[in-house]
Amino acid sequence: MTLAYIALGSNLGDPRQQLLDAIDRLAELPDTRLLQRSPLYRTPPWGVLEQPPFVNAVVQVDTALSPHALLDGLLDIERRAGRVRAERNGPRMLDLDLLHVDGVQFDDARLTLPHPRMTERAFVLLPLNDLAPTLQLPGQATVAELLARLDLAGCERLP
Ligand code: A4P
Ligand code: MG
Repeated sequence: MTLAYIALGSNLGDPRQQLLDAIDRLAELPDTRLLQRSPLYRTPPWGVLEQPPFVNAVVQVDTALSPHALLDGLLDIERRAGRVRAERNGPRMLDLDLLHVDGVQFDDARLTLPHPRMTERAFVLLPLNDLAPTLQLPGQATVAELLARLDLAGCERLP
């Protein structure tokens, strides 16, 4: 079994409920156990600014799936949530990104690990820091150190 971290985001429909439903689906993936989930955060849109705020979270799983099989599971959950791929960085019902798989550094046409853009994103590092502050990203600092460099303005933990 291998530890993996998955980021969840939504800003269409009922984002909070989308995330809670997606976490249930993640817990049902084959050969996979949900270990921890972060609090949910409301976060200002990053990239394309003219869109509703997001709700974001991160979960930690223990899985016997290969990274590609896990990615297929995530894409399937996105599809079932009505995700339509449109504008880059634009609004979405559900985005599931594979952030990190223990011991895996990898890059092909379908999958890059660790997720290449996570280190600049407060909406990823803030919930990841709740689960794994001392996680060291390859060639980088720890999650807590990376988070300390980011602007957290407008990020709010949901009750
Ligand atoms: N792919 C490669 N590596 C990975 C990986 N580690 N995890 C490939 C997941 N997918 C990976 O995914 C496109 C393809 O990337 C997948 O089919 C997979 O083969 P996608 O979800 O369509 O796109 P993306 O990479 O998520 O980029 P996209 O859609 O441009 O959006 P981002 O970069 O994820 O950003 N603001 C806030 N506050 N909160 C957010 O959650 N999200 C976005 C979307 C923008 N602004 C946001 C948020
Ligand atoms: Mg994605």
